Amino acid sequence: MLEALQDGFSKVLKNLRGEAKIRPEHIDRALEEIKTNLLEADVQFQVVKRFLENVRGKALGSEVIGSLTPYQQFVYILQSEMLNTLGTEAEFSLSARPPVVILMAGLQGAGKTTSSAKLGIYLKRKQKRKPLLVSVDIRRPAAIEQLERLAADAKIDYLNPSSMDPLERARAAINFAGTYGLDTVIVDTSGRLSIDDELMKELEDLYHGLRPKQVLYVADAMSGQQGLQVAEGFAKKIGLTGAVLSKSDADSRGGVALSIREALGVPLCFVGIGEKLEDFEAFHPDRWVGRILGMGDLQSLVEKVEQVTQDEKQKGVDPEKMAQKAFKGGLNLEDFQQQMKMMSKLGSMKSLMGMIPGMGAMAGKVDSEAMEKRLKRIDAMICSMTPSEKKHPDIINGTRKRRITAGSGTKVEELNQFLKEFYDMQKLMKRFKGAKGMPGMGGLGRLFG
Ligand SMILES: Nc1nc2c(ncn2[C@@H]2O[C@H](COP(=O)(O)OP(=O)(O)OP(=O)(O)O)[C@@H](O)[C@H]2O)c(=O)[nH]1
Ligand SMILES: [Mg+2]
Repeated sequence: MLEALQDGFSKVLKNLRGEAKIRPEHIDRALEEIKTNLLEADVQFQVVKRFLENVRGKALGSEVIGSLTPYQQFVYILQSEMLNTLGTEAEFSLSARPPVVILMAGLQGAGKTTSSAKLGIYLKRKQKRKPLLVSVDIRRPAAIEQLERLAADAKIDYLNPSSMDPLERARAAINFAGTYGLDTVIVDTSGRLSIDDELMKELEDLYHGLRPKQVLYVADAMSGQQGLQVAEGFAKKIGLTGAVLSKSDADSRGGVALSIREALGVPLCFVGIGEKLEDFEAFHPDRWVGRILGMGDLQSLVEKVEQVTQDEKQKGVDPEKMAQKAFKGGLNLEDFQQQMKMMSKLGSMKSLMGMIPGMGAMAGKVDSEAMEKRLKRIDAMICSMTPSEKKHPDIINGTRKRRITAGSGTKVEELNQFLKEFYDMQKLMKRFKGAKGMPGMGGLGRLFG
């Protein structure tokens, strides 16, 4: 997401950078452009107004910070005001006597069920908690099975109590968690197209009956301001503690993220950044502001790489050793396939690119679906190879090519192209020998160059 804001701010800042001296009229012009940019990104009007007033006040004030140039100072003010708007990093606390209850609320289709499973994975991995998922959505016929399927994919414990009463189902899950030593119960609720009395009553009953430690409002990034207006009604009726922004990958405007705190009075805690269950992260306002102002978000990327590296090491694969092997040009197709698997665990191409400095604006333009499709076909080709072909790709002759492509439903030209790229990559990696690369990712980037 954020492409619109990134583009807008990069234009404003580029103009300012060119000025020898920054005068009040330059600031006014910049603020005018920022205003248009924010409104186009669907940020709430009150938020925009307050933001601009604060930036103007500080920018025209005579306060000089250390040795910053006027331009740097302006960027600094933008950054700190944006942080004020987003709020400081929210502590997502679950410290209470277990089992701790998290209630997921939101409109129909907002992403509650998906986010419940994603949150389960997050808590298990990052906070070493033992979550239990339960659905109290007895309205939509397939809702319970949907969560069950996601829980199985996510390898998170799941309970389907026999009762068909929402409150009773949740209570059964809490009892179960207590008995089996699971410390967190994530309750996925049903959604509606708009707030109606029945939905609110159901949520209020759950809220009072379960006394959840966290009540997360799942907001759909694509629903824009309209979605947030409805959410304000939620916030008034039940005590929300935080928000999850789903589908941020599908939204290029970013306005909802900047408006949540003002509209709901609660901080944004988590962001859904793709359809995969791993595409979910804690919200770090400072990193987001870095992305909007074009400084990239290396930190998130580094953390993701670390996570995957750790997972692979547990399985006996050492990504660093593999990278060293790659630099020697000794990577075979078996290693390559393993690298591809690791990459896909990092999340979608699009979400990865948004985190690389300077590539954020590009992420929206690259056809990441086509990339992922191609990787799948390459994977299929390698799967159709014999172990010795994988180890020594140079033995792959015409007859073997026909067998491999027939077996994987691909074309000989495709295989030729891939093998050529693979050899090019090997050569390149040899040349880069000694340069520090990202562990385990050595060379894959060549495929998309
Ligand atoms: N791209 C993308 N899609 C998402 C994300 N989160 C959820 N979705 C998709 O949004 C759709 C709706 O998600 P659900 O989790 O079923 O939404 P819900 O709020 O539980 O829906 P109801 O139970 O019907 O109210 C699904 O197709 C999800 O795959 C996200 O972060 N990114
Ligand atoms: Mg649901």
